[in-house]
Amino acid sequence: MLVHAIPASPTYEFAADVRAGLTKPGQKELPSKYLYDEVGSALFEVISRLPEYGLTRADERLLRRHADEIVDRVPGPVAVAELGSGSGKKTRWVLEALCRRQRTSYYPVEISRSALAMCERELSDIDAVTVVGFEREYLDGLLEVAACRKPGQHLFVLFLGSTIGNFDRPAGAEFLGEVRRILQTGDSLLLGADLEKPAAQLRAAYDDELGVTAAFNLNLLARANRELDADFDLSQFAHVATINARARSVEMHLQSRRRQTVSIPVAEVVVEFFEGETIWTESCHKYSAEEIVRTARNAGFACAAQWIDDQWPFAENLLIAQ
Ligand code: AVJ
Repeated sequence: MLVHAIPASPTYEFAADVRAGLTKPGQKELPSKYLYDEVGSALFEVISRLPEYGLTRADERLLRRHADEIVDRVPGPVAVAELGSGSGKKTRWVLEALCRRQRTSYYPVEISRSALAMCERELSDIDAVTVVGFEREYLDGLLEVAACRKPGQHLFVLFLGSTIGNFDRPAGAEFLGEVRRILQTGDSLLLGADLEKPAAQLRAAYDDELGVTAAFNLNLLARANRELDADFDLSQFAHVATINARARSVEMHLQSRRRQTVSIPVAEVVVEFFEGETIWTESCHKYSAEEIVRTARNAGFACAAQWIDDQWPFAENLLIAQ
């Protein structure tokens, strides 16, 4: 795979974000994108196989079952861009369906180099596909992909796995608008979004029995220790997943078990924690099926079709740029 690899998050960017997030007055925070280093990406792969966490399997089931129908409704010929490819496993179904119709260029856009590598290993055996990876932030990468489009070629953008849920609602709507502005009329976006479900089911999904999600969350501190020479004592922080009923989201936090001081030399900062204080590390917003259609419409897309899983409420939405 050809990779346009100007690293999107070199150490100094991580250091700057850690410093900003941990010195913020009020709620401390760390951006969720830093969960996905090599260890974090591997832990997420394990999460997606846990019985309690049905999200990824629902996404994959929908793509496997409906790939032909999806592809039939995509105006073509197309080049495929994927925002946050992850392992690329579920993308296979869409690419294989497309390849029955045309040779396909596939451009995964990922800030995680290890995820890009995984995705290339996973998909390089499909004959009629050319993979060119972009190690970039989503919108930067999409702009570059759009610049590569050939005359008469549409873009088919994949934004799967409910990554949209990591934005709060206004930011998610804004992001869809930004994507729309990069696209041309008739281009399409396949958006996978996790739907609202009972609190108990969400709690189990984000605080699993085995502790894999806890390890995934704590790895953020371990990563700061590795890359920023920080001295977080991981045994003194607890993984907490809470339901925010008003925001209709699950929030992940790391809670300080006692009063403590942590120094992070590469970020040039020393941080104090009081007992019980938390670092907010991720929010996972849940949508209703109608809300996705409405939000997409406001961003300049028409929803051509929606597929909902019968085992785990999750929606695949095919959106066409108007
Ligand atoms: C990859 C963003 C979809 O929101 O469920 C899984 C990340 N965090 N367990 C999600 C995640 C904790 C996941 N997404």
